[in-house]
Amino acid sequence: MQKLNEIASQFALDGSIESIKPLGEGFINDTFIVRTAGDAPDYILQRKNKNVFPDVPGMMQNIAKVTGHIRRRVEAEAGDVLREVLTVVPAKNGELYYEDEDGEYWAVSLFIDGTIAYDRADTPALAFKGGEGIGKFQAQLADFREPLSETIKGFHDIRHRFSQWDASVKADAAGRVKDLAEEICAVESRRERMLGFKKLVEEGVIPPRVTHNDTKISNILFDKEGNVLCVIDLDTVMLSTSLYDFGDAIRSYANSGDEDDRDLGRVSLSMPMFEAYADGFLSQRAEQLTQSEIDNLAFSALYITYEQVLRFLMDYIDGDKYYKIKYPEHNLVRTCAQLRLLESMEEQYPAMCETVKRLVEKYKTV
Ligand code: GN1
Ligand code: MG
Repeated sequence: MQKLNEIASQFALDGSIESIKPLGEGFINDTFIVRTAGDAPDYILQRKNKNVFPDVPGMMQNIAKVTGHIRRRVEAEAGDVLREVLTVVPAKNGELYYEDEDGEYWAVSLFIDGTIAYDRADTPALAFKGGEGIGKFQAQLADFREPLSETIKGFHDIRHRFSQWDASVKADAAGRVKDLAEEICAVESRRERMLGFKKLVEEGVIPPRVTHNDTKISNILFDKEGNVLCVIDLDTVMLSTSLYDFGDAIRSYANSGDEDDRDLGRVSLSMPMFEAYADGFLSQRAEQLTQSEIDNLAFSALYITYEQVLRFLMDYIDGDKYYKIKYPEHNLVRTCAQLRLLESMEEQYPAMCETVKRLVEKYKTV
């Protein structure tokens, strides 16, 4: 606590610190809420995971540029700049982060109060709002032209993931490969199909866009009316594709079970939730997306869910080096739950494509 206090005081905070407590369930960073006395704002303090993010200064530059851009848009529309976009609070030395004596990186942003964050979406109405929010976020960044650094190399690049995967399976660092024949086969049997999608990105058929890249529902703040107020966790904002944000959101909003459900009977793709999210997203994006993006929108959910199967299983094979885990086989449980979700998407893929087509027609004729 004393140490956290010292770290927080390195930042340009208003008001005196009253308490610092852990917040949320992030798999990567350590997050704390800093409460201050009186009317002064509260803050979010994060220790950025430097094993995951090799260039924290570059990442913080990205976040500052992107939030600056959105802030100008919100201002132009007379919105509330303190609530509708994340505000990065610099350190007293002028940097966007503070590096402590152990070489750990810390960053602070303004805490936005009176908001709701969800771990799961329970109603189609909430999924619609989430889709609308991410669609709007992408629209706000559509004219963003500044260079951004690649915070995690090849983040949604399945070709890059396969090179990591091949090395992990070969190294078998935790001696677990012998028990994973079925799961490894599930990854291998879909390799070519996934590379086929990636090729469309590599050839520019699916265009590059500045996107969030981690759009699971818990990374979105809703207001009390259920509208998306602000998109948070901007660590992975990069030049990427619009489809990855859509696919990752479907992976989380439209799963009828939990990401790490032990009861696979609960896990499936909910078509009403898929439709509602797609409806909200396309209400903001249908006019701007290219035909190739629309044609591949439904598949992006399969692609990102597959990537997540691979990433969880790879971390299990590596001996749990990347994601925080709560029990020893957590990454394997996550793998199986995401694989079940992927299978359910595969079964319903024709219906997903039909739904996208119908919704696009609705918004293009309006
Ligand atoms: C991680 O940091 P968090 O918990 O929002 C991960 C995402 C995964 C997600 C799985 C930088 O997100 O890519 O999809 O876990 N973030 C990073 O829930 O690897
Ligand atoms: Mg994240």
